[in-house]
Amino acid sequence: MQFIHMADTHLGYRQYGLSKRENDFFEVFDNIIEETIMERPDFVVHSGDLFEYSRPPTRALLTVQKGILRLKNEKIPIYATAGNHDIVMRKNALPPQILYKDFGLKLISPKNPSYIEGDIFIGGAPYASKYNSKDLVDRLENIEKASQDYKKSVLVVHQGIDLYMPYGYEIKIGDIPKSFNYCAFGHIHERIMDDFGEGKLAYPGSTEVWRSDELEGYKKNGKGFYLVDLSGDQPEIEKINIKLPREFIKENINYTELQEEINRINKHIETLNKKPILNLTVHGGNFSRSEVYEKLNKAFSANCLSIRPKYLPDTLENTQNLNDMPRDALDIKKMIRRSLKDFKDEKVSELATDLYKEMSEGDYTRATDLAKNFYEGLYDN
Ligand SMILES: [Mn+2]
Repeated sequence: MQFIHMADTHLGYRQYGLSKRENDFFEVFDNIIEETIMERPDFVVHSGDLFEYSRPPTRALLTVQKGILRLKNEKIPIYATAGNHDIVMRKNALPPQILYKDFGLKLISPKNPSYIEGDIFIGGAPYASKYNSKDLVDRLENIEKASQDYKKSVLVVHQGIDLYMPYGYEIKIGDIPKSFNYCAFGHIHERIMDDFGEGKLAYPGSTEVWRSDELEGYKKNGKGFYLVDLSGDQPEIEKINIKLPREFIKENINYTELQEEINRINKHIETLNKKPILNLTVHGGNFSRSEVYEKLNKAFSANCLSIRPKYLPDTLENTQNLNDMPRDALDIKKMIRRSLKDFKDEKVSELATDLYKEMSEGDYTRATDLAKNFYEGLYDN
């Protein structure tokens, strides 16, 4: 008895506003479906963020339709729940996954929290924000109760857990029911595989580099999905990697060696069959940004899809040691709490801190979601 666990495919994401990057995400999804069919699993689980948005672009909708029809033709059922990206933030609203109901996709939702596949119980819940985590914990408890009569059970959820995501999590590890054989999580884009309760807990990770800080994880653990075998006492998890269509080059180069570094990188680019994304940080020396920008542009504009330079010349502001500042002055949480003390509600400063974090990382989608969730939470109560 085997199934495939995938998550965070983020179809419809147009990274850096580039349609070629949008296509990369589609290409990876097509390859995953191809690979899935070769593995011949009994079923597939998608743990949320199938799409980047709750109103996905038509190409994204079609890519999924094509994939799900292929699975249907091969008689491979697929179970899916909505993530924070593809959920609609209104009560009783339907996520885009529902479009594929007639193509055989089984949506795990508050209305249909569980299914039986063969003799396996599959249950779960869509993403819930931290402000609704109490409802989520109740929901999970009920699902655990419903699963008691089955020998094998799989939990499908899209949440961040405090243990793996100390900032911005929605649920604590202690609040997750322990009797499931396999907890199929989505949300964290790194790959995680852990013992948990009576079985395993796993995040298969995102299937493409959604943000450049995922590159290290990609180099170390690859990207793709999991093939899970439930036959034994403990599930066996096999990591299946999908090669990404395009390379990200992320490097720190020293200004004093700029020309040599440009030559070296260009040599590497010649070996690639798709134009890479170039993330370069130029540091050291007292240089002007515009001069370096000109050089990089001249060297790479023809053979890179996107050049994303950062400049750190040795100017006064950059060399000033941050550690010389009083520690307290840099404690953003404290500063926010202090300035919002009139609100008295801890949740307000918590929201402000979360917003600060996401926005300083440039993640405006997450920030918008946080704000929406927060007000949604207020209305619900
Ligand atoms: Mn995601």
